Amino acid sequence: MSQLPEPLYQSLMSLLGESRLLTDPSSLEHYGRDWTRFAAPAPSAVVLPETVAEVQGIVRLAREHGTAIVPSGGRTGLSGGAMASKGELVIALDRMNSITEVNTINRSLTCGAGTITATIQQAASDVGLCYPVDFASSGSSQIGGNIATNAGGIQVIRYGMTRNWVSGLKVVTGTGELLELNNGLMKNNTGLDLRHLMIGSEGILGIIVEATLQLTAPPKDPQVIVLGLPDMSAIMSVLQAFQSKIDLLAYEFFSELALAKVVEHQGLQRPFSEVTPFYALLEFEHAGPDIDDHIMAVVEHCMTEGWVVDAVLSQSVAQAKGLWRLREDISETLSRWTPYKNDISTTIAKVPQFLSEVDAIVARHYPDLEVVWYGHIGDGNLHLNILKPDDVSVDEFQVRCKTVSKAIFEAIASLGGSISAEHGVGLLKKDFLGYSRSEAEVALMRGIKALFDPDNIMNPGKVFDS
Ligand code: 2HG
Ligand code: ZN
Repeated sequence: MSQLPEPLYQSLMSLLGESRLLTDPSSLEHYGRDWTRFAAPAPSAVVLPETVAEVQGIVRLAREHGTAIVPSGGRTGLSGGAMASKGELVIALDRMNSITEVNTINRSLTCGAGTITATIQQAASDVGLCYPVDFASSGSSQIGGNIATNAGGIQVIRYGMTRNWVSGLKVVTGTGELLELNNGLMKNNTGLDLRHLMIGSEGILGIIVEATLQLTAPPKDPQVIVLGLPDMSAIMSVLQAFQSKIDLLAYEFFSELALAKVVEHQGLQRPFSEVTPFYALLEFEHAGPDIDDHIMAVVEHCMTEGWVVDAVLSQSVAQAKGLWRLREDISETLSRWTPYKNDISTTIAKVPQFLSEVDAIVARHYPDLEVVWYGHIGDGNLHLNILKPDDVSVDEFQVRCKTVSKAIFEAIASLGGSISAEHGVGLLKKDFLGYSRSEAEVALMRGIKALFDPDNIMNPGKVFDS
């Protein structure tokens, strides 16, 4: 039986009908959580609107009854932004998933917020273009969630974050009002750009219902090289050596522990027989006949300097995909250990200092735990996952890791870095927001939320407490 106020339940039933107002336990569990596994899902109901007008109607009804809303996309988030554990009403955008326009003159695509990221990538590719924001969860994440979290991913060094690709947004605010922001324009200097306020807002200002995305030419025949590195300091030396010669599409790294777990649990081959403490994965375009010679010259230089121990260069699209799996399968592989996730960043120039400070803290506080290093280090973003030992409870593990997070976040704050580079704040990072944002900034954020959502029904308790 739904815990929604009865009049709200009846109104939603007449708006949507039985098949689009779900209250059965398995739907509540399914739609009530994201890939974060630290709180039990407990929404009061799930609604599946099919039109913008229905979303507006649902928001107005929820507001009338003072019922909190959690917007829900593909729920692949890792900070609990889409968790509904306090009897909220989940608005799942799954059915608003049509691509309404692919415009090759504008090089743009317009679609419902529930469209799967990979479907957008495919539609762009079908007309010879590319939507270049990509990550391991693109097969199930939805564009509305990508925009609400300003998703990053594996090619940020070349293409930037989701923000760079959004040229239009339709958003329903906490009052049920529909805002049409920027209309796909390339140029529009008419005051404050509310579109950019919505990007990365994690559902606390409104619900994204439609997006217009810019597309670009696809990269030419991307190739992948995986390098074995002897130590942490080699990671940035190798990046510099390559970037001085070619424009990279991606520069990722992972530790031997990450590789060992992925190889074992995904049944993959090691890139080469040599075992090294760290590995770098680089992607670049096959931009001309000399590129292989160029690459091999840089590899040789890195080997002479002692920064690279072994290397493998993809010879086919299939081999490039296989090498990418060594990096992209890490997060899913680690999920069985209920890892405590750090998603932290500094400017690229500060990464060497950042890595050595984090390394010292980790060695001091976690001598007995498995710590997995990986991330998009070419853009300054490290994913540090601490694995939970089987004999420690989730709660105890969380408390211990949070204490260590404070030490890590202090180091990050003193470097001017971020405590959440790409996964957002959600529930998991809100206690630490002050390490990255000033009190004045958070006060302004609260004020802005109150303007868009005067009754605090939009994803309350996420990002900050009201
Ligand atoms: C990745 O880069 C994702 O693989 C997930 O952002 C990172 O699970 C993580 O910590
Ligand atoms: Zn990532």
